[in-house]
Amino acid sequence: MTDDDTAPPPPTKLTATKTDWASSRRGIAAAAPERQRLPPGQHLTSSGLPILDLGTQPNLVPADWALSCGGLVDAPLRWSWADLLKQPQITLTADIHCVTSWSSYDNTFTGVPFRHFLRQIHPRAGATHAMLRSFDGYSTNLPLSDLDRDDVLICHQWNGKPLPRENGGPVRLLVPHLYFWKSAKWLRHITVMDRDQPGYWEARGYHMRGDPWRQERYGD
Ligand SMILES: Nc1nc2c(c(=O)[nH]1)N[C@H]1C(S)=C(S)[C@@H](COP(=O)(O)O)O[C@H]1N2
Ligand SMILES: [Mo]
Repeated sequence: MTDDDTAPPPPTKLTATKTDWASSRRGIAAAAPERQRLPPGQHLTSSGLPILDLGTQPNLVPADWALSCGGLVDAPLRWSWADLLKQPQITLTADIHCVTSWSSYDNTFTGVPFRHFLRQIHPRAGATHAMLRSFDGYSTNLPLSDLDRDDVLICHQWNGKPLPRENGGPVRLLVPHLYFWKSAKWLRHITVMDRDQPGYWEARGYHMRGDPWRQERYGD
């Protein structure tokens, strides 16, 4: 088995419902006239981070976890848990916005800035996008420009504690400026590409980029 051939599991009730929402474009609201803290069409949840997944939650102890990277890079790498902890770490607080319409304020995350990771792998000329793949068969695509930001983390702590298994522990991505489906849990492999390609939700009617302020919920 190679690092990028994990097929997603069959549909569940939740994934089938969310696929239907994309077809009916559920939850598109009128754009707010000026920027507020809550993006248009969102409501504040009081329950921390509601758990969303494909119906399976990989059970990985840190010793089983590793992140590999390939594709259009000059320096493919593989980080074990110990390697990850040796990298520079930052802690930040962010608001989270899920396309199913909940938002959650003031979540604190600790991890390695993605910018640092990008500097290690040396993307080649012409590299524009990345595909993130997870231990549950999930995938999601992002432009490199959305990853090359100070607030994007390869993250292993939430609110000062080890990231719980159900939230993607031991290690997930955090991309707080886009809808939360871009923040791949149980992160496993990153492929750098010279074009955009849809991941799991993007192939099921969701937007290729997912900016909550522009309500980029669904594809065309
Ligand atoms: N590996 C993986 N990552 C994933 C998902 C998933 O099903 N598998 N779901 C995404 C979606 S739709 C959301 S809203 C968030 C949910 O993260 P949480 O369960 O920590 O709230 O994870 C995202 N990352
Ligand atoms: Mo989501």
